[in-house]
Amino acid sequence: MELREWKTILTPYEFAVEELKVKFKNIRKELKANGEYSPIEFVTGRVKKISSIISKAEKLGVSLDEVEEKIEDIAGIRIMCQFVEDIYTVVSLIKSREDMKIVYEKDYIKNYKASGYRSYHVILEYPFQTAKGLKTVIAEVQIRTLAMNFWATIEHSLKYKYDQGVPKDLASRLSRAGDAAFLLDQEMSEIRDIIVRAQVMFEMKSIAIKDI
Ligand code: 0O2
Repeated sequence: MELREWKTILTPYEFAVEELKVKFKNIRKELKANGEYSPIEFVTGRVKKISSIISKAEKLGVSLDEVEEKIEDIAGIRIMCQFVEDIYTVVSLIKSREDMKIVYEKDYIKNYKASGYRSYHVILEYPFQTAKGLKTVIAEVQIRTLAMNFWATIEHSLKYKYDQGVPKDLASRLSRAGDAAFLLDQEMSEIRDIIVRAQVMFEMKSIAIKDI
């Protein structure tokens, strides 16, 4: 496939990622403006690189005509939360929206991967307007805590370093580090109420100072 054809395919995904990022960031802005706690800490997004799409297609045995249908994370959104409980609140928020539809969900927190990977994945159908009319794209939303994100970012970079596979002893250390990160999440959950109250109070104070 030529670069021009890839551009035609991927441009709507770029727009969808931009729109979805704005929408999730706005949930945070709105809640904060109301002096409420936001389950969303920050949001990132990306369109999968052409080289990554091609290697995933090869791995899945999918032809290039089928990538849009079969590769569900061409559009990828990541939502970071402070606490594990917030992840499930974000999932409920997504379920209640009328501008996106959940196709299916994967709970890699309850069913964490052998690598130590933890996150909640939601596969969405996102309809949006383009110059050529309504287009629906599939997007993958990964929802995770800050600790899960720390772990996944580091582990992902190591996977690039060891293209033949992470050595066994390092893989088991990483898996243990994943357990330790989850223990941190559980400890933080124990004191969540106190932290949330303190943060809301701090937010209210800074709004009041700005108004003076
Ligand atoms: P990227 O964009 O480089 O992150 P598979 O990938 O075969 O395990 P599947 O069905 O494609 O399975 O999707 P899955 O496992 O639900 O989610 C795929 C994405 O989740 C990955 O994208 C990663 O972003 C993330 N992920 C899944 N497992 C791990 C893991 O063990 N470690 C880390 N760091 N991330 C993981 P890609 O395709 O790797 O691409």
